[in-house]
Amino acid sequence: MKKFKYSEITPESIYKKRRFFIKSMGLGFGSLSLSTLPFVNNSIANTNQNKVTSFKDITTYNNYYEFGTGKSDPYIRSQNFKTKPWSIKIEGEVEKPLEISMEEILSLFPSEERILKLRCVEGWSMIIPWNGFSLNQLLSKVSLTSKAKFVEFESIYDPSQMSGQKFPVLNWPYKEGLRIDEAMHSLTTVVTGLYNQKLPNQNGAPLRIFIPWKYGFKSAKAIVKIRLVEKMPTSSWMWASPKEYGFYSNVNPNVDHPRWSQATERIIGNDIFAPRIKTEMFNGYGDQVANLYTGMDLKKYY
Ligand SMILES: Nc1nc2c(c(=O)[nH]1)N[C@H]1C(S)=C(S)[C@@H](COP(=O)(O)O)O[C@H]1N2
Ligand SMILES: [Mo]
Repeated sequence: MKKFKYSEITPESIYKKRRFFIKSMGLGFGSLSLSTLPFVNNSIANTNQNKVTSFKDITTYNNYYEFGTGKSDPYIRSQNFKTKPWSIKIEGEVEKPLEISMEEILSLFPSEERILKLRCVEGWSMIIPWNGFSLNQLLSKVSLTSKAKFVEFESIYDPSQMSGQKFPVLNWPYKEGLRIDEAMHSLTTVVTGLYNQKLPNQNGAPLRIFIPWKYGFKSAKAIVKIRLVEKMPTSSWMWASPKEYGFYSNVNPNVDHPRWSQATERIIGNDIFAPRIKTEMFNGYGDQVANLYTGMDLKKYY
């Protein structure tokens, strides 16, 4: 299969429409060819990775340290996690601070299917049929002040329900952040479900963020607060190990983690003999996001 960019083969108008079309197709997943799908990293269609990751793999192989550090801990330990009632506060550098319930969010912002690739900093990846909407839709409700330069996401803190929070593995609550232009990019997704079902607890129910061109840890789960701030926030991972985890954390095969290479990745769900695939700059979403970083030294701002 020839490698191409969607932006090269489709007129701009069709391209824009296609980006959000998948829901109406009503397809079953598991065997879809990615070559026809928007959002998805095209290079993957050229490799042995031509399938959306199975529901089972997406929901049983997780990172969610609030429930433990093992890959199956979140699936095993999160099933009784209470996601109702739930509301999210949006505060800080905004004209109209907001507390909004999950019900309101679901009725105000219809979710669509967005098939996006997750690349974990540990060197594995999945292709996940998320349901969600762009974060910029939610942020349009609060009127940002001119000082709103960054966004900070805060996950829930509740050690009575999350046994992992009884240990100082990270400085709870889990915090992540984006620069405001990254947060406003339409690929930055508020996730409310996957496989057209409500979001499983282990994947961050009832609501998490997903940023496909950044390493998975940027995509915080079970968010209770979104704070607009003037200064670059310190994320939990920066705080834990600043040399290993920078603020930007864009997927970049040319900038290795201090303890391992980031040049290739393992596709979850493939058999153990399947070769690793090459990791792509910005996880394959460079067409859409590279312009956010024009002139920036991405080795320095890792
Ligand atoms: N609150 C919280 N969010 C989190 C994490 C976490 O430990 N706690 N792990 C991150 C990491 S390292 C990854 S790779 C993704 C995994 O998302 P998934 O389990 O839905 O695939 O969630 C991210 N979000
Ligand atoms: Mo990760």
